[in-house]
Amino acid sequence: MWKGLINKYKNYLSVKKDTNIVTLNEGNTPLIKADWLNKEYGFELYLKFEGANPSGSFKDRGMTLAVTKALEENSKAIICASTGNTSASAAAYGARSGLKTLVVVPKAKIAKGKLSQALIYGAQIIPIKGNFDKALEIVRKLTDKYALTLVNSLNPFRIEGQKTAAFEVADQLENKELDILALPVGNAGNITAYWRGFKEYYNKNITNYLPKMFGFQAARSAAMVKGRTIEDPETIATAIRIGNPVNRDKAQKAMEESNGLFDSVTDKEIKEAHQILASKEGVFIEPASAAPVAGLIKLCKENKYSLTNKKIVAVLTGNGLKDQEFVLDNYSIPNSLEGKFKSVEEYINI
Ligand code: AN7
Repeated sequence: MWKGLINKYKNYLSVKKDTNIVTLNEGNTPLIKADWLNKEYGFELYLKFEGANPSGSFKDRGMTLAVTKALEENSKAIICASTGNTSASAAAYGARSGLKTLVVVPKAKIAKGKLSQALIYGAQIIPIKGNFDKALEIVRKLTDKYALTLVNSLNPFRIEGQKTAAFEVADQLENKELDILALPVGNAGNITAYWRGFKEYYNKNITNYLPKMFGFQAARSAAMVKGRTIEDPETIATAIRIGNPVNRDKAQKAMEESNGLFDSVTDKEIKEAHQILASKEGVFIEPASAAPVAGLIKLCKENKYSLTNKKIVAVLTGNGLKDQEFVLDNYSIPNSLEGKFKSVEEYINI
């Protein structure tokens, strides 16, 4: 039986034998071959569907370890700033552990699904007028002053937990050599975590390859691409609406060491990839998670980087059900018919 990623990868994580593990049996998410995209673009792409985690995003990987450690260290409360998914995950693991959970979120720019999660898991929600970067600044000051455990990716256990995603990808690919790992970049924790995981497997001779790390950002929130803080980040992909990535140095190193790249994609490109993934591959993700696929398509179209026959994994970080407004605002549902056989028969016009 799958008992969560700490149990599975405990030899790679510093957890004591008698530690009480806070888990929702996260991890073990599907790796899905992207048949339609592969035919269209000539690469060999696999989709790591992190939306299948218990709270619907990859954040659960870091949260199981961060909350386990918070409990071990006798913390009384956890706190985070969030564009949505971290707050949902913190609230879930907070609920399970019995720790009080506080989440500071940008009121106007958080998907309703994520807010609903924080609400029903019972976190104290602190909405602010301002963006994620502002929220994180406030939360960091609070954790300096009060005995609260920060569970943003500045907490080292977050990255440690998230590195298990690289182990899983390598395990699922069995003996296939991965060329490229593509993922969306916001606060730049996940790219840092994947690189660490791949390096650990390589150094322990479990794998004999190191993939290039390709990080994709939304064009108007592309701090890593531009090499500077973005004061007023914008994008429809609210999860990665971040202008001042706290893990920028580690992420830059991951990109350089792996011989990878950072690139940006427009909201239009994100929207197109989001639709392709759902309508051609059957994989429904939130907009931010479409960024890496949008990026790969862009590289193919620009013809600047050959991806032909390359083995690629795109990390689809969050579930589509979290951001239903995005779909309902952009696509229309047909008007209702009379609830009669004849009306429906005429309408479908077989
Ligand atoms: C779906 O929840 O930062 O580069 O506060 O929710 O590791 O920050 C979310 C980030 C990508 C970016 N995809 O990952 C938060 C938050 C989704 C996300 C990212 C996020 P990082």
